[in-house]
Amino acid sequence: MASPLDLLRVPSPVTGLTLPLVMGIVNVTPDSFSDGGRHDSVQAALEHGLKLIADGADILDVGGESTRPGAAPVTPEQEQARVLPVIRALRAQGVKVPVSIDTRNASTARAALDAGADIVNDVSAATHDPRMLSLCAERHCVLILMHMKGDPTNMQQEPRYDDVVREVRDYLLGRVEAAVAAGCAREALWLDPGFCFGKLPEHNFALVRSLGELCATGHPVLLGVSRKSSLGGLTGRPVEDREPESLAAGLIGALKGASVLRVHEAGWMKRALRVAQALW
Ligand code: PMM
Repeated sequence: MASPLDLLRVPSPVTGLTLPLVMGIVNVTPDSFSDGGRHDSVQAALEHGLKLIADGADILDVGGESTRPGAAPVTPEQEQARVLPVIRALRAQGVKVPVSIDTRNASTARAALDAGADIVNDVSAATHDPRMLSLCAERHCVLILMHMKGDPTNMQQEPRYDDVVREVRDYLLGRVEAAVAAGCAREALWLDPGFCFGKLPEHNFALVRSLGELCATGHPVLLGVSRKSSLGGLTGRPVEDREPESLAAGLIGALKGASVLRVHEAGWMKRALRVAQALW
């Protein structure tokens, strides 16, 4: 299996530029904001993951806990009961692409890595569970550190920043140092500004506009804008009808230097990237 780190360095055969990887979302939850309940059986989640790969996804991100604003937390046991059979089924089907586990719980991350996952995607930047950093250090896996103000139960209650770009970057660099101190390899740490996690639309847009400042840290940057409310607010479209908005925002993120785009419609994003890169 190709390592996620190696994949990041593959230049486009078309332009010679490094293509952003497309991470396809497999939410095994009854309540995620855009696709909750659609893939919450093992079979449905497996079929969805296989479709994302057929559409060109470079990575699959499997999650069992909704992080939409106000979402109720699930126990690690409930979360594992949702995600582990899906990761095992993907590997049993011969899926070779890297699989990431979207979790804040070290016990879920450990079990998912044992089941065949390669990457840990932690929306709390490994602050929720004190065991997360040592686990990722021990397992030598890629760890995605995402910025969030507060937690999903309170993050949209009047978020305030003096300089959102600087504050998010400095926070993530602080988390990098904590991870390195715990034994993680610096190059295995990917950063994510956390679009719509404790931010108003103006904060989200400033972070994408200035994504280059996060990329300048030298860490791969992941951006997750797909179907998010700040995009819907621009066009008045409901969550089930935000693909053009998601593609436009994803392309801007790519042109600003994102290394990974986390999306619901992998095939559409791949096609849009192919065109943008040929024409840029
Ligand atoms: N967004 C969601 C969930 N997990 N992980 C990262 N790293 N970045 C994100 O932006 C992100 C995430 C919420 O979206 P979903 O409910 O559609 O999965």
